[in-house]
Amino acid sequence: MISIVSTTPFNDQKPGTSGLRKKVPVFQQPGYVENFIQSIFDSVAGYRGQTLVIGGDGRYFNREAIQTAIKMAAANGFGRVMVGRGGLLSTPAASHLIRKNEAFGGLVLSASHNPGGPAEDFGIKYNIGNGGPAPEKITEAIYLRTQAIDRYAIADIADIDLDRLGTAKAGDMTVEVVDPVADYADLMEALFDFDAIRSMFASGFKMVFDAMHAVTGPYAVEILEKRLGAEPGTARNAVPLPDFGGHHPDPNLVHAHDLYELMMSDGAPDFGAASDGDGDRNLIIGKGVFVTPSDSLALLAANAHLAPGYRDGLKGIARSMPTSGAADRVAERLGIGIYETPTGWKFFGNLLDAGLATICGEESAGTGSNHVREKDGLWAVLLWLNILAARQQGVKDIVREHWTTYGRNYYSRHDYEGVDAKVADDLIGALRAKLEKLPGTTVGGLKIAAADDFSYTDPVDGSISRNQGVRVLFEGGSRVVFRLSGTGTTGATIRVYIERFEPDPAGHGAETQEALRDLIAAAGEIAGIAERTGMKVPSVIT
Ligand code: G16
Repeated sequence: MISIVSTTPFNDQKPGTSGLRKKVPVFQQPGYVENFIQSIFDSVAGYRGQTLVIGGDGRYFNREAIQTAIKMAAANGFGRVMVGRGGLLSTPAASHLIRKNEAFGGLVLSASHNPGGPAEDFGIKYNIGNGGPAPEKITEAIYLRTQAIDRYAIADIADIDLDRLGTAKAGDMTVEVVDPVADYADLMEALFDFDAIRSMFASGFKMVFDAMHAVTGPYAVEILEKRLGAEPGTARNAVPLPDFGGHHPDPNLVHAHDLYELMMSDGAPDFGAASDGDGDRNLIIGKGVFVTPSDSLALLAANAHLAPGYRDGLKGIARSMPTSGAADRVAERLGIGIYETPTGWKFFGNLLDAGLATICGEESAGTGSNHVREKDGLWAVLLWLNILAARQQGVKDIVREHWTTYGRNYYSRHDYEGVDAKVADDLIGALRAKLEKLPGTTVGGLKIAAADDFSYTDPVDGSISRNQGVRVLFEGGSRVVFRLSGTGTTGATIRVYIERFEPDPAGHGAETQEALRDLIAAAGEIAGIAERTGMKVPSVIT
């Protein structure tokens, strides 16, 4: 039986950079999840009888939200739901499942790298039939619908047993509980030279993969330990927990600090990596060397041909605007296109679908390719392993050689977290207001060559996204970028991205913050960060 339930709108259901993210108690309000899911269904057409993929990163409230989503999919006329066992699907695995099964779309339940637990974060994101996050025109339609919604449909049926593989009925709809790992692991095996990586492990190569008690644990155990023969225990913190063991599942130098310390120690293994809550981000650390996500994108693109899935070369590279220009010089040398998009993986979808780009990446620890339509943490780790196996060199040597060939982009991101929303908005507003006057002026000895607010015209569908980040470019090619995060759930986060290009190998040995010192000071001065926020230092430096 189907119930049509009357409801009233919530005024805060605007999707951010990647879906709707809020604190768990917000999602637990009666009707909150239902309103948002119904608004998704009401904003897309043609799903009757079609397949919907549902899965999440296992965080607190995942199972409850999934049961609601299944009952609503049944009531709204979907023909089939595919859901990962235990309610688990990494974001890239969900993307693959959508594509492989020609599903209509998917619901990905995650707040990514944000902490989990009864008082922490939850999220719901809608992915379209290409497997990627819904583009802005759909997320905007969803938001409009949330403001007017007055009813939702839900089937009065028992909960589905999410822990048993197999097929069940939910009203007229079929529910398939599938192995969350198998199809994804097969896809990885098709892209990479598993024999070469297996031989490398067999000859004593050691790595540590920190799954941060999030969704990639089972994937890493299956792929790294079972299929590639890495020694048991290579995947650490490999059991997904609803609260991620009380940590932030954010693979950066702050939250994966133990891994960083290990990799900088004398007894470091050859390779260290980590992934985030939902498995789409990656952290790469070699013995004694951290690889910035921007450098990792450039390095992966330059060496991708060493992996069977990319043997024929790349069609193009895409990066988000705040990501460093390291990949641009790789694209130039390869003679392929380079695309600069706003922050958010959703902007890569059209480029990948149109065959303009093969590899994409972001400074926020995301890299991926046209194999799915999400960024993919384990994919990046496996491509690195494939490259290490093919080149028979360590990470440090490969990174140094890359810098010698292409030059080095010193790069860092400074985050000011928990800023009052109005203070943050005013800071960006004040920057925008003085953009025109900045070129030609000098700040801290650095001359400003240009300044703008990034605007993107999608080359495939012509859609325009404005106000995507304030850029200040200095003479000589250095730059600072300012934007507000679109993924947080408390207050505002101001992100400052700082970059300096050093072509001369003699200048490649500096410590990053030191190499960027004058730019960091200039950024603070231009935006008036300390005066406006009262914060003398950033909350997080990556
Ligand atoms: C999401 C998006 C990414 C984006 C990142 C940072 O990542 O999918 O494309 O780069 O947020 O966004 P912001 O700077 O607005 O916080 P994830 O891993 O959180 O889904």
